[in-house]
Amino acid sequence: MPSPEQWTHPEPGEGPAAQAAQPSREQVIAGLRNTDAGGAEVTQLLTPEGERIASPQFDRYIPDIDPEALRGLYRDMVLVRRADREANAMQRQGQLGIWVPLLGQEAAQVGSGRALRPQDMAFPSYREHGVAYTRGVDFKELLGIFRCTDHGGWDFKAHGFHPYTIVIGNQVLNAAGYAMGQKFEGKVGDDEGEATIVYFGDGATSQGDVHEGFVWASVYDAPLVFFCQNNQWAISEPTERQSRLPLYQRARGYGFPGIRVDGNDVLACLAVTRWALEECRHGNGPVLIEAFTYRMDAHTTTDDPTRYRLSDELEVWKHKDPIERVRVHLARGGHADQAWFDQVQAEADAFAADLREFCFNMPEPPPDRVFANVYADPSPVLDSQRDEYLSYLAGFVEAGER
Ligand SMILES: Cc1ncc(C[n+]2csc(CCOP(=O)(O)OP(=O)(O)O)c2C)c(N)n1
Ligand SMILES: [Mg+2]
Repeated sequence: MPSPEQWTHPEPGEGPAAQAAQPSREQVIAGLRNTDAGGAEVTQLLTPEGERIASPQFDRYIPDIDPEALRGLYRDMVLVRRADREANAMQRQGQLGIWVPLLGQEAAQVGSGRALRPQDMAFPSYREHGVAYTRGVDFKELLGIFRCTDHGGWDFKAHGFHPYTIVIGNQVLNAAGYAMGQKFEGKVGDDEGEATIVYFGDGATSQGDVHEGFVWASVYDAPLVFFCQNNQWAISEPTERQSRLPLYQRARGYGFPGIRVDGNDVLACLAVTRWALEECRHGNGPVLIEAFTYRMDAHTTTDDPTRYRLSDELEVWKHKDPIERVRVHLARGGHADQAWFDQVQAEADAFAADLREFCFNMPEPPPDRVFANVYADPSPVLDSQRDEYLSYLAGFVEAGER
């Protein structure tokens, strides 16, 4: 792994983010924040116009990405976006309590998720539906969380994908501990080693938990990839309010490499994450990746972004759409024709229709479900509370009230 000194780190005040720090209120309102470019430091392999850029450093991590594999990544992103839009619509129809859209972040999630190997572990926050998909978690499992019928019932060990965490930044500590365990148990050190990846947002970098996770992972050389999706906003707070310098540069202060990747470029996200995971599985972790991307929809369905940002910012980012650049690249290269694109869209529509059907008919969990899976072993105290609760509910039936 290159030493931190080998990474270029502009002095404070020189980097694009530093120059853009603290826009005036008028600039924010006018939508003039400099969010549209990741700056010179950004690693990009596929431009928004669909042009492939050769990278001596990272191309060697994606030798297998031939046109067929690229079509696979395109299909992943189209399916995930379609499912995300369907879930958003179902919340509007009262079928889900809330939805957390990932629109715009498909490349960051599919690229990094597809970089993982079966033995790796991923710790998501709450927006990582695309990563869940790449880990083989059924999208239907996610809907239960947002319909409030469960807390995420998938087998996280089997999928290498932990439950969602709503508490901002907390999963970073969990992941640091998990990765330290991988290190202590001798599961790192060669090609077959294990690694962990943890997802968090730009706003989360202001949380103490993230700082502590950086410190622990660093001093224990934990095999942990910190994957920060900088989608420019923490609800209504712009990234400039979280940091005086580009987020990836923070890694230097903790003693490990940090890199900024174009988060709307699925190839770059795949290559850079593979590189970072390889470093980790060989015992050279941790690594921080800042995926420079954009949240194209609201924070959640409870949020109204028109209150704090203007549409011109979104319009700029539409030109950098993560799916469109792959479509253009495939089409121009003659690697996919319109019939193929139509077929993927039809597949995505069927995927969404299936989700919809499932969601509308999702069984309500029985009332004692809340007591299940709390502890690994049976708990007499919890069992008695469950029995008490069930007899309390039965009382209503006896009294003819239910
Ligand atoms: C500890 C904690 N504080 C506050 C919140 C409320 N909250 C939910 S999301 C959010 C913003 C997070 O922004 P960011 O880390 O950039 O992630 P994004 O939602 O943009 O993916 C906040 C403050 C919370 N869930 N947990
Ligand atoms: Mg954010």
